[in-house]
Amino acid sequence: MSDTMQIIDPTGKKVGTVPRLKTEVLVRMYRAMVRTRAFDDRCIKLQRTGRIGFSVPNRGIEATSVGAAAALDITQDWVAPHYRDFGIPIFHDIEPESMMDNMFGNVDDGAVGRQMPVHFSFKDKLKYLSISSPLGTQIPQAVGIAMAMKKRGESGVCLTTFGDGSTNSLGFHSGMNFAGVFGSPVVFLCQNNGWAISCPVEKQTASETFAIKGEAYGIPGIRVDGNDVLAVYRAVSQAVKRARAGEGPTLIEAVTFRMSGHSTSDDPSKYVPAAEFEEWKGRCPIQRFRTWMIAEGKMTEAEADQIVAEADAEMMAAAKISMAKSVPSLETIFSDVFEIMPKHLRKQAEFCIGHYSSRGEGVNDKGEFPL
Ligand SMILES: Cc1ncc(C[n+]2csc(CCOP(=O)(O)OP(=O)(O)O)c2C)c(N)n1
Ligand SMILES: [Mg+2]
Repeated sequence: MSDTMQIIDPTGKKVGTVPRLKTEVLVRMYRAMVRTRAFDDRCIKLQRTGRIGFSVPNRGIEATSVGAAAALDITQDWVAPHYRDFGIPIFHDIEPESMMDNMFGNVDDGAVGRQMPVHFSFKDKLKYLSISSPLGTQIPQAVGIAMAMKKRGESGVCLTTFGDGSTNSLGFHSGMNFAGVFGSPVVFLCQNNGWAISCPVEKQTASETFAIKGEAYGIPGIRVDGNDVLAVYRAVSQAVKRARAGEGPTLIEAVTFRMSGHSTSDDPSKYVPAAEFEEWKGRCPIQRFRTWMIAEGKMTEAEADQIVAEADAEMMAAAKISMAKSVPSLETIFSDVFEIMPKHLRKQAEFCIGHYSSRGEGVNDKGEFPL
């Protein structure tokens, strides 16, 4: 990956200039990656044991999400994310319980159970758009948010994340074009994880890289090792700085790998060559950062181990609390749309609730998801 920005290589050796960050921030980045993996692992266990319907594995992607998250000023910056980015809310101290509430679709879920698991919304806690399933829709939304901030004379920027496959969506092209023409303060972060479900990168684009796609829109494109948290941090920080200074958007391609299935409904062993998987095993983003941190005296082996143990316990506890909460009442289907419910909707709500109650089916608490 010679044209790819890298600071720590897969063995944990420094190969580039390390960004000036306090040890406490570096430890926070390490902890966030470990907590992201622990959250992910816990969700997969919950799905495999039938407690939740669905999850989206994040294993292998932790450095891309956490490095990007660490480059933001969340007092003013917005995030328009895709679904494989657990590390962004986790780095910014969204309580795992709040994320688990979405996984269970319970009464405290930000979307009151209306969204699929992994489609978080945090409302007032973070300037973070609720995740959409249709690919690429968050990209023009991010450009719109960025333009609104620019027009208001605010200095915030908007980070939007999406996968390699999503660069084929209309949202990517219209968002990139608009941002290029109007100089929107937006950072486009393409998470190139090698696959769009079972379609490998080579079969979905003839482009040499994803970063190069910026050229057609007059947007600089940067390629970064997505398993190197410091390199991602540096690339996104530079892009944020440019956007804040009124110099316009940047497209960043973070080269990483999905070390699991597309979702819990998928079996990657059916299509990902075993050798490719083995090769990426040696590039674990958490292991490499840990090795470097310990070698640099930023943390000890014992401290690193303790962070792992604490993260596992934290996610198990969060799951236990969220699992015990009740499911949203049927009435919530009709709420949140109008401030004062119109007569016709009230009538429908009464009919619906009466109908299901008479059958003893006030709620569906099976948590099943068909995909
Ligand atoms: C508009 C649209 N088309 C198809 C799908 C079905 N779909 C869901 S995820 C996915 C693959 C996306 O790949 P990529 O953008 O690389 O993201 P990744 O899942 O690899 O993180 C597809 C085709 C969808 N959700 N939306
Ligand atoms: Mg992909």
